[in-house]
Amino acid sequence: MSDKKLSANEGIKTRSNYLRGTIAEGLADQSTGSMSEDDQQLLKFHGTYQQDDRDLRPDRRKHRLEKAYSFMIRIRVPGGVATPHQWLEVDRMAEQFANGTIKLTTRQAFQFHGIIKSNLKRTIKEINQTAMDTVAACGDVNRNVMCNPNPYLSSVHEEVLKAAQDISAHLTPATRAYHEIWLDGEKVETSEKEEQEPIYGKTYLPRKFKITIAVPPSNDVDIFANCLSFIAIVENGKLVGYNVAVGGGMGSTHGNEATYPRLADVIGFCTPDQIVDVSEKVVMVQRDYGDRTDRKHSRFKYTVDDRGADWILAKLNEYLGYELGPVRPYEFKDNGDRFGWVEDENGNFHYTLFVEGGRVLDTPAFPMRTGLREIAKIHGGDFRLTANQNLIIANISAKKRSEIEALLEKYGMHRSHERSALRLASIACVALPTCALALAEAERYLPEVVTDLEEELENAGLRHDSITIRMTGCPNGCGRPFISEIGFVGRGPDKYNLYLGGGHAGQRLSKLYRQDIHSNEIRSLLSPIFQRYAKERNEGEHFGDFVIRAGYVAATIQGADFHKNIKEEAHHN
Ligand code: SRM
Ligand code: SF4
Repeated sequence: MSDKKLSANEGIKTRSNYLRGTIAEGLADQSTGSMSEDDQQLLKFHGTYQQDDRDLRPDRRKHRLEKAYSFMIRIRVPGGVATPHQWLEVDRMAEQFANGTIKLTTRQAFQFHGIIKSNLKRTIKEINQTAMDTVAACGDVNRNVMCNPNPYLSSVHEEVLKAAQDISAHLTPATRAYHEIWLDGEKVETSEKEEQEPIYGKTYLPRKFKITIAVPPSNDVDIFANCLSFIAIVENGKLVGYNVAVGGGMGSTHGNEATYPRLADVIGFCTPDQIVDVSEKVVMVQRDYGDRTDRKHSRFKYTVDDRGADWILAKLNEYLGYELGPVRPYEFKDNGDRFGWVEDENGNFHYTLFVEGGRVLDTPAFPMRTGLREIAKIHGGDFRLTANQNLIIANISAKKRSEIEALLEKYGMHRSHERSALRLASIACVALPTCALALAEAERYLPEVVTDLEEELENAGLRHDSITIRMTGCPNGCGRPFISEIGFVGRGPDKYNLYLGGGHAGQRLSKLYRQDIHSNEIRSLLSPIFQRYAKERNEGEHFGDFVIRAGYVAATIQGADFHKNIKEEAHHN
């Protein structure tokens, strides 16, 4: 056991009485729009973050006003599937309590921004009335469990979705605090005996924990970026089990080489009936062995790196009381979405809609939110949020298809899948103005960058070639930029690091190509590479593979190599 001091958050959790802290009192205090520092940390476990509008900071400062505080709320949607009724309610609340937009996140969840403190409790309560919740959407616990949302192999999807929902329910914190604070649940006078967290314990996990399930050949949920993943193994059309992968993650800090993105290791195989147990036991291994002294070293990926994947497997087998089987063969082809119409094996139709930056809103030219509301009013199937921030209008019966098509057309959404392949493969994190950690723009800026690059790709004859491009406002990596073929990561206002060489299926990390570039350099840096790619690529060669073969960057083999300039080493060999 390390004798290093525990991180401050460990003290906050210990003192919180199972996540209560003084949140209830803070909400009642209307003299300020903010909450106490400790409660801000605890609020995350309840699915909400205190933020302020960073665009307004200079003006508020000038007028000596408190920052423009408001709250972001994240709604869990295990497996990304929501009913039309839930969609309509989310749409209503976005208008009534938030800033009129709905953010579809990179983990298949909904986010609201701009909720003022006096509306926070009411909004969370109303979310729960729609059979959704926000508990454990953030915080040092297991987060929204993702699963492949794409509708091919619909019977397998059904099973996989059920598994994601079961894992999510099983790993939801047991504390009654959420009910007490937000849902006016009866107050439980807690003593050690009465209230327990059987899986997490009193101090929960050392850090956030993320689980996902993929169905090859699609890696659309980016399993290699997650703490724990399951890769569905389908034989003769039947789900026979899952490969188990551990230790992925994206977050890093500029200038701190001890932090790095890391790809998950595939360590074994479990049967469908073991998936919840395996999830629980991996969480427990991290609970017991994760680093609670340094939050920059407390993600599960560092536990896996420090101890080794073999050690993790042995410990997991010990906790399980049985052994995982050997890894089964699998192959991923890409990590993007399949846009447009798809018919499944049951004769139902699904339309995948491109949602730029995951932001559903109305503009005079493009009233997307209104269009989706009108669709939700008549839709008999479901909505599926994808991990690429897009939306599938799913399970449309053959009879209903023409009605939905008419609405898609009326609101200008019917040709969303005809955008350039680059735009369709783009992801941008929220960044400014709400994210407190943003160093540069992302969601508000990437569309412009793509427009510029589209011209260059058009000139090179590459309009229909899918190249993954992702931008984040900082190296926390919320848009998973370190596994995209082109990644921009904010360093400061209008200053980005450019990474190249991620795997087209999210199976390889990228490498730094240029540091601190400005917006006016992006086009001229990438244009010659596009030209060469168009002329010199091998048959079927993806952009991320080409830039490595052509010597622009060296391949990053594993997280610990991320900061190494392997390019130089490769050239010397
Ligand atoms: Fe994230 C923190 C937004 C997916 C890694 N993330 C944040 C916060 C809450 C900023 C904060 O702590 O104050 C951002 C809120 C911005 C805002 O205004 O809404 C934020 N993260 C997001 C979302 C909304 C990005 C998006 O545009 O879709 C995604 C919400 C997912 C969800 O529904 O649960 C989101 N975040 C991710 C992912 C991608 C993923 O999980 O597949 C990652 C990288 C994977 C990983 O976890 O390693 C990610 N977010 C982080 C980190 C870095 C963690 C680390 O290991 O160091 C932070 C900062 C932290 O935890 O200290 C962070
Ligand atoms: Fe904020 Fe950074 Fe995450 Fe973007 S990557 S949402 S800037 S924390």
